[in-house]
Amino acid sequence: MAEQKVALITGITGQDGSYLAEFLLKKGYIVHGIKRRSSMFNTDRIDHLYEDPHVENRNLVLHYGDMTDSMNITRIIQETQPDEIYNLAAMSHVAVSFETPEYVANADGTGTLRILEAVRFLGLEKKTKIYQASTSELYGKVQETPQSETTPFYPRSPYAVAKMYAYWITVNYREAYDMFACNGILFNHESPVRGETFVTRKITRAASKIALGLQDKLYLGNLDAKRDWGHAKDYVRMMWMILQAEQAEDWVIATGQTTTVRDFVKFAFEYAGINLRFENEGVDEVGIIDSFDEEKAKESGIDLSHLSVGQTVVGVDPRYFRPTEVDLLLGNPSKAEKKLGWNREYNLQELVDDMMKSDLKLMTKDTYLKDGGYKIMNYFE
Ligand code: NDP
Ligand code: GDR
Repeated sequence: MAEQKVALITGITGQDGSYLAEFLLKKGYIVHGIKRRSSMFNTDRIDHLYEDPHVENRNLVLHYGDMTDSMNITRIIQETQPDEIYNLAAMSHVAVSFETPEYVANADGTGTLRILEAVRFLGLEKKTKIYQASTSELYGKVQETPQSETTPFYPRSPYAVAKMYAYWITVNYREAYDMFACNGILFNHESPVRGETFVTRKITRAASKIALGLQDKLYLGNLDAKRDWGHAKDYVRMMWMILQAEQAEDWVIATGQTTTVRDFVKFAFEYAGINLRFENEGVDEVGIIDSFDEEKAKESGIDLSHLSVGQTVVGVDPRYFRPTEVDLLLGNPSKAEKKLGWNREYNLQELVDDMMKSDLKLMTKDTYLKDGGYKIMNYFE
């Protein structure tokens, strides 16, 4: 029997880490993951994959670690001797990176160097392939569309600048030491387990809560921003394919379609049978209930009688504006389509449906808690 391949995933507790771990376990890998110590359990997304540590020959093993700790990273790589490292760990929130820029440079930028240097220091250059989670945020201020592997970078946040260092140090180690190190330049990808403060999940959670009578209004920032949104499940498959390619290269992974935040809001509410119209501009813009689709609401098992036509359910709060914004992302994935056979299972509508279905189910639990007298928190992040 062929020996099991070993993968090490940094950021295994995050959205992509959890989907990737599941994907690699199904492929027969032994998966090691790095998790951070937290004052509360932080493994919700991978709990369904958890294996009792008292059982021998586990396929999923977790290690405490942090991207800011070189010795820790080096020791884990030495102990696990991975065939593939997926470096997904990062402080990944663009808006938050303006608040914690030095930390982001350390974790997202220098953290990547720590992985590459550990592999070199341990003499694993010929054994260990490395995937670096690069991002469409590198394109930043629009230079050309659609954005491809040859589009110049113009980062617009401390996050993107740190990721730019990570991108180039990955290229440099590949060229200097002949390492199989690749950047996946992934455009936005979402899912039912997307972090709650990224815009799509914030919208699907709020649309669900408003439909169920648990929240009155959703406040957002820039509704004009356009993003190329795909499903995380499709994207983690590509991370693996990038490391199975014949040559180490950098790849754009995107859908080739772009949508405004405003339209994403409309699609999410539509799933719950609520049709919105938007009025006014800038900070005065509001989303108002235009009509109901009773059939749709019934299909989703929702009673909308607490809502009325003309009610304002979406507003703009300037606190969510960013000091410098990325206005438009639209990727050109044709290199990956041609050379790696990249294709997608989910289109935008299917992504919205998947997220809304899941959040409606999740929020329905809150209605029972509310009925039982518990306080329901609405975090306005
Ligand atoms: P998440 O924010 O969901 O997950 C980030 C992961 O990194 C979490 O497991 C987090 O741990 C961990 N982490 C953060 N800081 C540290 C640190 N200092 N040391 C160790 N672990 C740390 O991100 P996604 O899953 O969405 O994204 C995965 C990667 O891909 C990130 O690098 C992101 O920047 C990048 N990316 C994401 C895109 C997207 O649209 N999702 C698009 C392009 C790139 P904890 O759970 O403890 O917080
Ligand atoms: P992004 O994702 O910055 O593209 O980074 P996010 O969902 O945070 O924002 C997308 C766009 O929506 C606008 N927006 C809001 N964003 C948030 N979070 N909250 C709001 O209330 C809100 N209102 C409007 C933003 O201004 C922005 O234009 C994500 C992360 O996963 C990164 O790690 C990754 O690298 C990139 O995607 C590709």
